[in-house]
Amino acid sequence: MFSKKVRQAMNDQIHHEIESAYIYLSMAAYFEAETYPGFSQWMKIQFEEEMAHAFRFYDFIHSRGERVTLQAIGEPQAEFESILAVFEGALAHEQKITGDIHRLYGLAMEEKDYPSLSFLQWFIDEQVEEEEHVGEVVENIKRAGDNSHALLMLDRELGQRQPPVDVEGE
Ligand code: OFO
Repeated sequence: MFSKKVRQAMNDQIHHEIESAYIYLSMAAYFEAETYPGFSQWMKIQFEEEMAHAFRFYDFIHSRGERVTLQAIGEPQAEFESILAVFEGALAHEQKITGDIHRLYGLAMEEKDYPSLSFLQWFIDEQVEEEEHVGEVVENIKRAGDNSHALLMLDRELGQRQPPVDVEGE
């Protein structure tokens, strides 16, 4: 049976995922304006992944015979102090989302909602990857420091990031 508490928390998680997408799109726009097309591209793909995460929850709730109700999305931060500040913000955000997913998993355990536990396992693994990838970028930006050549190389490298293979956000 689909626990009501889990369903409500998943409905909230759709909001968190779309909010994440919005935050990353705002970061992409910042990089666009700062003429870092590669960093911007990386953030736009992050936006797509977050929307795909939201759709996973959306589809799951509906597949269990319940309906989603959407919530208002706040205005995201538009200005940042530096490239590093943007990616550190992204890492802190991912750590917060990991906490959300873990709480959701804990709730599904308490409620003995086994289909939800199975569904959420993908997100547990995904968050490990998310934190790892953003963490790597943070470290590389720290290493580049004020070296504009190194930052341009990094911009070029991150611009190679490809969109998710399917709408499920791999
Ligand atoms: Fe949906 O993983 Fe990032 O926020």
